[in-house]
Amino acid sequence: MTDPAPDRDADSVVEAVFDAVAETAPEIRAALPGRRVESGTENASGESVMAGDLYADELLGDAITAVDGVGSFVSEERETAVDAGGAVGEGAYAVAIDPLDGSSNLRSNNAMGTVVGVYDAPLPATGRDLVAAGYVLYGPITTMVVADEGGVREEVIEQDTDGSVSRSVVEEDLTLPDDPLVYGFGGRVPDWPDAFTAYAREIEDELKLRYGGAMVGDVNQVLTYGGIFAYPALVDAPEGKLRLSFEANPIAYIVEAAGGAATDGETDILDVEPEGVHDRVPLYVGNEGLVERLETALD
Ligand code: AHM
Ligand code: MG
Repeated sequence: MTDPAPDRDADSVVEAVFDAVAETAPEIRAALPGRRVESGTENASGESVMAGDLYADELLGDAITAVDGVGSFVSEERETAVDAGGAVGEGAYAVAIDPLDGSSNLRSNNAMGTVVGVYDAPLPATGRDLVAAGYVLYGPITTMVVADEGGVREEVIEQDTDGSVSRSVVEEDLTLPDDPLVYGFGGRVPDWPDAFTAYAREIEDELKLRYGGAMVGDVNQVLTYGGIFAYPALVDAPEGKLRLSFEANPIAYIVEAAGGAATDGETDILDVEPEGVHDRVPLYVGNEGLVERLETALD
């Protein structure tokens, strides 16, 4: 941990945070083969934690709290925030991460990722306090999508034989395609409220199903092909499954910056007021027209 420079501007802190995330990505990836088992512990949301979750959390925690200008670090896998030194909102930033989103995919060797939000306010805060957000996708290629004031870009992360890590931009000004192609909805159909089931029946006649069980992978398909991803409110779990601070807010920020929309069913995700840092929220995110229809269907 280092003392923050109070006059450090958002851009340079954001850049340093995503450098730190990119630097750790190859190390996380390389460590996964031996960490496909449960760790035997539960996280703050009461979910079983995989060995890979713990490893990614520790590595990212060390790298992010060492960034000059990060005042606080919060993770889906940690009960409380880590004080990294410096007053958040007064020159220092709070970083929230889901270290390994979709880690239940470790067993079946399917895609997963890391989600990152950089907030200019102490957490919990609304998504309006985000100054940048991004995610790493551990697919056949390790990519990182970053959104900030300047827009959304996709980068490829590569490690050279000497161990050095590079970030290369492969797409600038990423925007959602106008003609949506894919959808992916989480949860079991019998657990969906009737109004959402009716909406899903319409959507499945129009779009192709692409659901992989990792929000990052599924949202990346929506960003690439256009469409809608949801982890909806469930009859017995009206808040759904995903966490506002670590998952929904960063994803909403990215998709909105790419010209799309994100809602909890009524309210723009970025306006949802959190009570605690581990709060859950229903998430419906994708092309504006599809999200608007969803809001009407749930009304
Ligand atoms: P995680 O962060 O503990 O991996 O949980 C979040 C994941 C999301 O990536 C994904 O959309 C959802 O859980 C899938 O849940 P399910 O396995 O119930 O379909
Ligand atoms: Mg997650």
